[in-house]
Amino acid sequence: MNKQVTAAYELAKEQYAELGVDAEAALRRLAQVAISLHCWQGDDVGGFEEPERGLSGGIMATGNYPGKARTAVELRQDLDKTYSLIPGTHRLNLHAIYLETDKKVPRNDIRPEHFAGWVEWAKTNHHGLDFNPTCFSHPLADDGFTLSHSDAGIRQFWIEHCIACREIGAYFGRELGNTAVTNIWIPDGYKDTPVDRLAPRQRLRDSLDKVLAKPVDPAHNLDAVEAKLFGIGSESYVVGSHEFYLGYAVQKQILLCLDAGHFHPTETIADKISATLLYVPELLLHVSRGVRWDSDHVVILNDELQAIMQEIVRGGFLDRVHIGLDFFDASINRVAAWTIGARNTLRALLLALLEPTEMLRELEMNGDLTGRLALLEEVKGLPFTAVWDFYCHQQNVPVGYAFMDDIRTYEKQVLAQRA
Ligand code: RNT
Ligand code: ZN
Repeated sequence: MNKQVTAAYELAKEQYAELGVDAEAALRRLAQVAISLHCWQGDDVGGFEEPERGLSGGIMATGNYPGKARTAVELRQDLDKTYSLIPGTHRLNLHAIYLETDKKVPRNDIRPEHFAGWVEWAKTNHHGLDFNPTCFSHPLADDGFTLSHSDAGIRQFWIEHCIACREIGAYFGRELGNTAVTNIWIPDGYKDTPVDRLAPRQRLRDSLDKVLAKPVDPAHNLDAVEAKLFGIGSESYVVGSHEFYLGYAVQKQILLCLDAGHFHPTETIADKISATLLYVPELLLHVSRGVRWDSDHVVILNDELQAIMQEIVRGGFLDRVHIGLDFFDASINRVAAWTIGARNTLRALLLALLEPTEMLRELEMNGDLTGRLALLEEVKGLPFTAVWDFYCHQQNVPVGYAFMDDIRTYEKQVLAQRA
């Protein structure tokens, strides 16, 4: 097997070289990219604050596949398994409800100490950490409004929660020597047509100003804001729309988070990368897959994913785009969901890194649009899988479908025992 993998790679390398592509350089670059895995795929966005509490905020994890993680220890165990099946060293993206504490802590009172277990684990395993306030699945978010709520007291609660989260993000960055991104997403919106679309947005802007008022060392924490088109129960109006946050991120020079599932069904985020990076310093991506009403299916290797990675690579944006995952499927093995989504993200990135971009650019610059089309289509048939398999082999993770053997064994030995 190893001999085959290496032999196929050697042939592929030559084929890429003929087009001016250095496959070895592509693999070196790929190895430097840390994808932020979202902790919430592991337990259907439940968290440990009050796991019996249902998920709210207009998002939904459907399915009832057995074996979900019930504690931080189990979640870390599942994550360890997942990372062992993904080539490279990657990050973890935590939500505030994944705190560890024996007594109940109100969300506006969470502190770094509640995440010390995660930091210790991250240090041991060389993971960077990212963070998110949890502005849903809470009694004070039950009527669908948080930072833009008409009640000043409720707004204040969520402002304090978000401030606490930035501090925790900074703590991650400081402790790990690795900058954290803290991303604010809120569910605020109306099911039916509102009369006043402006006032909630004014209140949201004001709340965000208060959240961001205190400077935090950008070496430790970067702030991001995430827009959405609609959610379940916020079909007619979302306060934090794309235009709202685009304007806000530009004004504050913070990160804009583009979630691939948060736009109109035929609208993709690939084309937004070069446009927004002219005006914001960096982007955060939530790599996801929208299907009809859902914005959070497991990421597959489709044209959309490839277009996103092509844009990042072609634009030379790898250092300005933080790549995170965001999906939650409770109908399949959760370790597999993470692994498949993450491996596909990396495969798409490798495909982009193996593109003969120089040659394509030259054709385009010379006005040879026929040649551009022809080459783009030919590139699709290049032996990319030989390079990917070699990379997995080189990084000591299963080659090809073999990762499912590990997952099946893990399911039998660990997940099935959790009944
Ligand atoms: C929701 C947003 C958000 C969440 C996570 C759990 O539509 O995409 O990023 O998925 O915060
Ligand atoms: Zn998202």
